[in-house]
Amino acid sequence: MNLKPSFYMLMCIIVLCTSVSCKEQATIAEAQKLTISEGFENPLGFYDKTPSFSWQLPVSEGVLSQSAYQIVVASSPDLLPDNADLWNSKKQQTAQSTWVKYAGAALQSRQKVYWQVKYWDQDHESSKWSEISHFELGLLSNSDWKAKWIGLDTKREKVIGSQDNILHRPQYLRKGFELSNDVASARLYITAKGVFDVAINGEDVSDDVMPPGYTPYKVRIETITYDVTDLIESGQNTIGIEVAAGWHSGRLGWMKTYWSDTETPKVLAQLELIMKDGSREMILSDDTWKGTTNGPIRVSEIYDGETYDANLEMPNWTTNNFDDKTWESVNTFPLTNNIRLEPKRHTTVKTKIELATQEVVEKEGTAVFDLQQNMVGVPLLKVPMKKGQILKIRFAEKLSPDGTFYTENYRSAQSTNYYTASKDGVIEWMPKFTFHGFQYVELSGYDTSKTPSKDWVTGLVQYSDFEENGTFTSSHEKLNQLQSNIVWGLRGNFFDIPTDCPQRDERMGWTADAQVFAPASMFNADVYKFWASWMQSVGESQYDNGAVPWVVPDVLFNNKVSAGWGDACTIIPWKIYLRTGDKKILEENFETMKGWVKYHESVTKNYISKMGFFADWLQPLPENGDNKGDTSKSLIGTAFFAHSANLTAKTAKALGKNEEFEKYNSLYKSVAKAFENKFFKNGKVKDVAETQTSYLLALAFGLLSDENNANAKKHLLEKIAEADNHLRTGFLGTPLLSEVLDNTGEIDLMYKILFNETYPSWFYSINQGATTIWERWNSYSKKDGFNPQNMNSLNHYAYGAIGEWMYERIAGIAPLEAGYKTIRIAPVPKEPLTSAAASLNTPYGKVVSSWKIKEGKLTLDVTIPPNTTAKVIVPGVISNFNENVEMLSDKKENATFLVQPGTYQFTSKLESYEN
Ligand code: RAM
Repeated sequence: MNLKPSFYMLMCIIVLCTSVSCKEQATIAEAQKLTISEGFENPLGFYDKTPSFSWQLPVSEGVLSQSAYQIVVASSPDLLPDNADLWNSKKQQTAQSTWVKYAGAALQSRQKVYWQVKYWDQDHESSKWSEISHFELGLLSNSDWKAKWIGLDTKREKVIGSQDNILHRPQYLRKGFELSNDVASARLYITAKGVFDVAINGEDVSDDVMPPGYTPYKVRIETITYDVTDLIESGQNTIGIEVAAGWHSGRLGWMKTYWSDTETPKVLAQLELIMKDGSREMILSDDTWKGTTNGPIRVSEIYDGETYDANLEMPNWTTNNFDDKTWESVNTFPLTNNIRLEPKRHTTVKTKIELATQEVVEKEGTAVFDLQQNMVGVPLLKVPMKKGQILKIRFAEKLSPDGTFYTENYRSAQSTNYYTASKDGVIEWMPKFTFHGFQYVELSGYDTSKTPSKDWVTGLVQYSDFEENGTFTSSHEKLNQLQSNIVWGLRGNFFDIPTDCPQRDERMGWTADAQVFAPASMFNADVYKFWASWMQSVGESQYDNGAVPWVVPDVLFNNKVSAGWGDACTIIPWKIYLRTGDKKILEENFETMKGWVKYHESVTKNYISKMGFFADWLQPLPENGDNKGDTSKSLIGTAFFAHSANLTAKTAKALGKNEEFEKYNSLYKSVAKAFENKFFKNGKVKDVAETQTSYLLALAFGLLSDENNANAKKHLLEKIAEADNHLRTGFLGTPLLSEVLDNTGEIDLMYKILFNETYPSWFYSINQGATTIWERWNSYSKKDGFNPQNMNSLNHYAYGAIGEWMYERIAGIAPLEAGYKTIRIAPVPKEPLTSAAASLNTPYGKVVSSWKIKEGKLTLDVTIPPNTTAKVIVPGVISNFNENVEMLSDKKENATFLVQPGTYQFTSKLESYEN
């Protein structure tokens, strides 16, 4: 009898559960990869008080897309999810899972913020709450700083460098302090006018390389936040900071300019402590600090290298057990408001990879270590020495054919380190405030009774601390080497800023190099924050008249511009937007874009540009013998004017600014028309040199009337045929080649050009032994040796721009919509390849496209992440496909499929491969 009601009750619960509450009771896996703003995971010292939130849906059966989300944000993890005191987004019915803007209570400097998210899938099933992520803001404004800049007068010693330049001896600054209470948490906020390394109680605070990095120092200096809670002891403590000139106070560029030749390197440090009893203390950089320049690093210069004397080591100087009575009191300098102090908005440089020596050759007391990979960073040395010996450490990217060091291409950069031994034995050392571009390390001055061995030298590869984000491989060894060279170009030239080259007396943020390589870099690495940060520097470096300088940060101070260079300010934000779907990059750069377009306009007459300058830089085989190539400067300037106006129009449209869209779009059309009238007749270049690049610019930027495009293409093909199907393009034309040939149906020709082995081509340098991308198509040849010009970097990423096409078309992964919400998988298999594969971490998760061909049968494997859809275009005649996909086309040839998240295989017959 008693059974009846309870059975009834149980049934009720089951019915209720399936109809209402169980739906809300999470049954599906939680969101993953929670990040904020440009992809930060749980950052400390964060810069953005209005961040955006992104997450990924799990790859799990049944989860296809998001129908709604809810974000909760709180000042303590204990308040989540139910008592979110900062923001509760409430349930939002939308598929948006990236870049959701924070809209809660105002956040402040130092604030700790915790957040989590849940989503509802396509069936309105709710996920579990994600794990809790967090971030902590840095010091957001100058008024947060109570500390003073401190430093010694390093000009007093009048140390002169290799180029008659002012050298500042590195400073060692220290302070002891006593705490009356135990510490609960401690943050060190720190920066330098120069570069620094900091230790507390004898322990390194971080493994950052040359922080805070390189920004337009007259406008903005980045600050770093470290959690040093574990380093602080009760009672007596010591903090010690080394500061060297770095970019801030060293000579820069071949013009030997300085950010300031009057200002000496300085440090700003604010240690904020919260004690266990809740009280607060601050240790500030101020006049109570002591300093010396008599430490072991005698000099350190970015280009010239570092000199270290172990006799001057000061054991324990960053601990309590050190007497600084012979040290001087530091000078103090107040903070000024004209230079903004802002938390670093991308990651610091770190040692990311260690390369072992592959070969050692010794000759008469000199040993040469070959890493067999051109790289950037410093060597870690473990070398036997005798007391008093001076180890000389030289670098080279390549050896001359006679085995000697090729250093002409370093130009005035001495790139040499010295180490003086204070006792007999094996020293262990690496330079701290300099970096080099090298494959070979030469040592002399070591203990010659010992035979040099490979473990004496390890290459520490240093670059901004981002992760690699994509992979590309194929059946072709040289194409794989090209991919490797592109990635090494990226590792070598993302040293806090995007550099043209990492080894000679430049290493500067050349704007064209950046704009041509940025898209390829976005495939290979997670560099959104890196680029967003540099774009801020671009905006800050723009002149009042809208001009964007040659290099950013603009240390040339020469008021000069170049078409195709300044256009980095329109091209990079737009390309980033396409890859990420984040409109913030457009919002942040819109004013800069407008200013630049205005500047373009100011140097035109009837829309025809007089801007000029580097033109199609380093075009091979120029008829005029000039580095600037044969293409008309006015044609180039006008083309980029139109292109930048067009990208500004597109940006306006994406931002919903319709009036501005109309304005810039009609400007684009007017410039295009003027361009065509001036430089073209029936699709053929007139009055100026007819070059591959002139046609590429016209076709890539959409500058000709529809009826003339076909003719222009015909003339382009003629120019390419005249060059025996080789490229004749420099920095500006090269990235457009693949785009134009692809869009005009000339993929066979693009393959031909890409797989060329003879000069000028990508494989030519590979055939000459390149392990990175070179500045020139013929920087070196086995037959003729080095290019005689000393502007001859062997690590210049610009021509690595082809990487974008390799991913998008050889492997076939491209966004159909900004941010890969819809994806196009459209590989173009061609001889000589029999397979190619790429994977890419998009904002929604990992996309894979991998194809191989055997006996005329193509197999294409595809992975599509949750919350996206893809159009897959399968080359050849489709023979087999997964039943879950929807065939959109009615023909079997090059059939298009609509594909939901998941992993699929397609097979087809490819006639071109049958023989
Ligand atoms: C060279 C740089 C750079 C290029 C400029 C015009 O010195 O290395 O690659 O953009 O010149």
